[in-house]
Amino acid sequence: MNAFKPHSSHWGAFSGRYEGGKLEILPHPGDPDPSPLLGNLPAVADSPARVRQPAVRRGWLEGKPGNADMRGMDEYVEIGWPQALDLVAKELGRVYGEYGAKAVFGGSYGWSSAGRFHHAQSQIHRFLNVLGGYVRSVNTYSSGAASVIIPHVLGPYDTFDRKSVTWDAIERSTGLVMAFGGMAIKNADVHGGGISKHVVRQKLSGAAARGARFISVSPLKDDFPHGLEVEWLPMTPGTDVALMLGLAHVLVTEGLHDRGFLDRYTVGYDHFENYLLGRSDGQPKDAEWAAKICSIEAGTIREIARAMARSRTLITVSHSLQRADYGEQPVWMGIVLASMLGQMGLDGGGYSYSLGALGNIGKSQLAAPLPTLSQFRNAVADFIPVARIADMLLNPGAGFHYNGQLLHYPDIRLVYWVGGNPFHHHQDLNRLRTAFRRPETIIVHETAWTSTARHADIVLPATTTLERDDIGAADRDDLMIAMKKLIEPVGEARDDYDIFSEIARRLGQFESFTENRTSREWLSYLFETTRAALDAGGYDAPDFEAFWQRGELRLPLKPDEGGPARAFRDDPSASPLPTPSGRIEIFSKTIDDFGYDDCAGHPRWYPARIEANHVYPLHLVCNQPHQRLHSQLDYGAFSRSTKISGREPVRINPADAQARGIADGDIVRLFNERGSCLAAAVLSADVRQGVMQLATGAWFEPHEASAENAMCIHGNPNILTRDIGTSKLAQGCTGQITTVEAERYAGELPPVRILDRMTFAQ
Ligand SMILES: Nc1nc2c(c(=O)[nH]1)N[C@H]1C(S)=C(S)[C@@H](COP(=O)(O)OP(=O)(O)OC[C@H]3O[C@@H](n4cnc5c(=O)[nH]c(N)nc54)[C@H](O)[C@@H]3O)O[C@H]1N2
Ligand SMILES: Nc1nc2c(c(=O)[nH]1)N[C@H]1C(S)=C(S)[C@@H](COP(=O)(O)OP(=O)(O)OC[C@H]3O[C@@H](n4cnc5c(=O)[nH]c(N)nc54)[C@H](O)[C@@H]3O)O[C@H]1N2
Ligand SMILES: [Mo]
Repeated sequence: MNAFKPHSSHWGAFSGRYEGGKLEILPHPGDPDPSPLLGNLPAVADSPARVRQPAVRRGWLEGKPGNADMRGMDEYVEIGWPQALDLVAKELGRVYGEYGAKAVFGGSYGWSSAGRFHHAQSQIHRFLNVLGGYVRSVNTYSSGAASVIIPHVLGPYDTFDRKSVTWDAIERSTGLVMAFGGMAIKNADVHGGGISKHVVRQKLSGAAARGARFISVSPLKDDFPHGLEVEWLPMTPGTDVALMLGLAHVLVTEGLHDRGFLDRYTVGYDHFENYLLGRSDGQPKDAEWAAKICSIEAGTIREIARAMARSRTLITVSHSLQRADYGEQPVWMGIVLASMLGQMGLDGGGYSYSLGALGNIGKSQLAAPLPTLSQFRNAVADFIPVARIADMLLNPGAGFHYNGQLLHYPDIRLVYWVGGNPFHHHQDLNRLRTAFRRPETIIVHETAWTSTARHADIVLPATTTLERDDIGAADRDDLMIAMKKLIEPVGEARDDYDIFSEIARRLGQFESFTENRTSREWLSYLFETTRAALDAGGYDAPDFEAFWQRGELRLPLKPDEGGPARAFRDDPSASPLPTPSGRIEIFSKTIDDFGYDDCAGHPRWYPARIEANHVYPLHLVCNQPHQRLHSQLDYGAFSRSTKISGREPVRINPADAQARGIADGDIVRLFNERGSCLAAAVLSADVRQGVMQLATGAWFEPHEASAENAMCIHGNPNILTRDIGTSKLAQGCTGQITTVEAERYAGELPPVRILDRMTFAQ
């Protein structure tokens, strides 16, 4: 009998055993609320979706003129490793030689897998930097708008906004949680790098037992942990800023705002108040005005504003709100609203950005650094905001605005993607398909035949974490895990590190890339950073071999002292914020000076560029899936168990379904001016009328790959979303919401094959 060995994933620590051709998974015994996503893992060992051998797209291999137009339609030829590595090395040599590093896009966005050394993004960035650099991407699909606006108004992203309020403080002190975008427990299942304890449900229950009140502002009722008493405000998607302004207006007109706090800790409030009260534009943003926009009654808005002023109130703003038109505004306006309440820095009060979106936010900080692989320096200065990938490929040389700068898109000849799935994460997939025909070469390392792999020229089979040893550790998680190899590599899969090492060897860079260390030597070398810090702090500090034997190591935590918000509150001159004024910027002169028409000097209401209309009357919420992490392991048992007739479920309000003759379980076609997809209807009153909800992550499978406007037969919402930046300030992704029409699909049902089959040219 094999023993169970420790391992870890973005959705939880666990142990695994491979026995009799089957992989068994047990959640970590210390996890009070393990994630059902663990159920997707066993399929990794034998799924037909795995990439088993290097493969090359036929048109590219044969160098046919115009072959790039065949991406996504062409056949693949399986080849051996030596030939594959030679091809990649030769092509990299050619492109770096002919065009230079500025022609290589290595942004390679994606979550890849847990594990500090084999982390795919670290590996590819290090590798490309050894070769001379690459065009990178900045920011994330998660928080494109927030990560640009927050530094202007509060200081570094992920500091004041996410490191001040803990779950312990909420359990202890919060009276009212006002959650814009809810706090969907499904999202707290995961945290990048790992999560050994899922605590959100438990902590919120603790606060509830003390009498805390929860209000969830969302088009979906179940955007809050099930079983807790929560008031649901089913608002029109995209209108949170109007609601926040309505609340702010009540505070001011009823004298409930904290003038003392505003004077001492913020700048520019008066400027904002002129707008709020309509002195500057003739339109007071009162509760009646807000009610018309967000469809929450004015009386409710007034009652909530008063309760906010009365209670120890925590305002949370989810990521989803800013993954939309003018996404900077709700993040900023949430900060202004919390400032008006004057509770920033009080225990369990104030503001927390995206609390609950990832399971470790709201936990205490680690008191020791984590092992980190050096990526070296990138010699190329050019970058794109991450969601501008299609714009870049389609418009080389064109100018674009970003955070006060006018930049230009580089001319990309080669795209190298490792650990991400743009055909999952990007919007308007028909446009992305066109953009992916532009480069001369696309190279991908993948564990599975995702749609991105099926649009590449060279596909190299990568191992999953289950096939290699690594160190599992994550921000704000106090357990470091010896992730031990559980199964042999599937097919001919190799570790990304080994693949890059062999290509580097062919380009004369083996030593620079590997520093002559084996993977195992790297693990013990990287572990040393943490060990030395633990030792210096007087903590338990085993050497690497002892850690590996034990299987896990408890890391020390810093005491919960209220974080940067408390320090600022206690003494704003000794602990000023790293903003131009040293205070919370309700008005930002910097942003005002940019002169943008889509992001002014203070937060304001902009009607969404996309509104439901008579042609596409339904809002489609394209949120994170509860049954997987993004597109990962869509072939796994848990993800599949939620499909209906092999399609992704789309939820629709019964009234909207009835008006269209749609019954529960029917296959429907969703469509708009950009594209269409099939999905399986689930009638649910948890979805506000006028709204449908289709999670991301079903692997894109076109009905006819050669069609100009392909229909996805599996249910990927990104065939419908818009590829438009949030604003000139941040250029973030706006994929959360789009508008569609839906109809019963009466045509013959094409079988979904992408999770089960990949055929090769003989
Ligand atoms: N419409 C819409 N679109 C969205 C969103 C939305 O809300 N709405 N959300 C956005 C957000 S927040 C995000 S973060 C993105 C997520 O987008 P991604 O991070 O790109 O999605 P993943 O499915 O996690 O892709 C990771 C890929 O890496 C592969 N992989 C895993 N481990 C390894 C490894 O060790 N080596 C290699 N070579 N490959 C590996 C997996 O097989 C998988 O294909 O999606 C964005 N897209
Ligand atoms: N299980 C699971 N968990 C995940 C992920 C996953 O793929 N699977 N992905 C992780 C990642 S990378 C990220 S970035 C986070 C994302 O965290 P979020 O972006 O917060 O997550 P979403 O589920 O996309 O959106 C949360 C909810 O916001 C609501 N919403 C949408 N539009 C609006 C609106 O205009 N106003 C209001 N008030 N509400 C709105 C939707 O009903 C939606 O369910 O989740 C993380 N957690
Ligand atoms: Mo994300």
